[in-house]
Amino acid sequence: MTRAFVALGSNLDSPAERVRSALNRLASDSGLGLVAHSSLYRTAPVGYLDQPDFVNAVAWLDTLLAPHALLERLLALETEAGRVRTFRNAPRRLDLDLLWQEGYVIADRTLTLPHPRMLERAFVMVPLAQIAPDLVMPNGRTAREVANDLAHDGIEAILD
Ligand code: PH2
Ligand code: MG
Ligand code: MG
Repeated sequence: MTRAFVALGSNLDSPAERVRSALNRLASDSGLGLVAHSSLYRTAPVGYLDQPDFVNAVAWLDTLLAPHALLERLLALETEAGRVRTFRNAPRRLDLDLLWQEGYVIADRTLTLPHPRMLERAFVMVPLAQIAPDLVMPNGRTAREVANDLAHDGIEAILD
């Protein structure tokens, strides 16, 4: 069993419902082993700005799957949710990014672990710090410390 963290994001076609339904799919697949998930957050777009706000969350899995097999399952869930790939950072119904998996450092054609941009992204670090504040990041600092140092403007928890 290894611990893994997955970022969820959507900004098309009822994003909050897309993220909730993806969390349900993660929970119902016993091979994925959902342990916990963060709140949902409404977040301003980063990178390509001319697109709707996102809903983001982070999930904690305890899984038997190795990273590439896990990634394949995540990509299949994106496709099942009706994701259409157009251009980089384009609006999407569902994005599932493998952020970090215990004991793995990978850089190949299909997967880079830990995720190369996670430390700069408050829409990842704020939900990650909510469920795993003491997780040590590749830079030797905890998720809570990294999240606290990022600007939090444009990020608000969705209360339900
Ligand atoms: N994902 C991106 C690019 N920009 N911005 C926000 N707020 N949330 C995202 O999930 C996101 C983004 C590429 O995957
Ligand atoms: Mg992404
Ligand atoms: Mg992605």
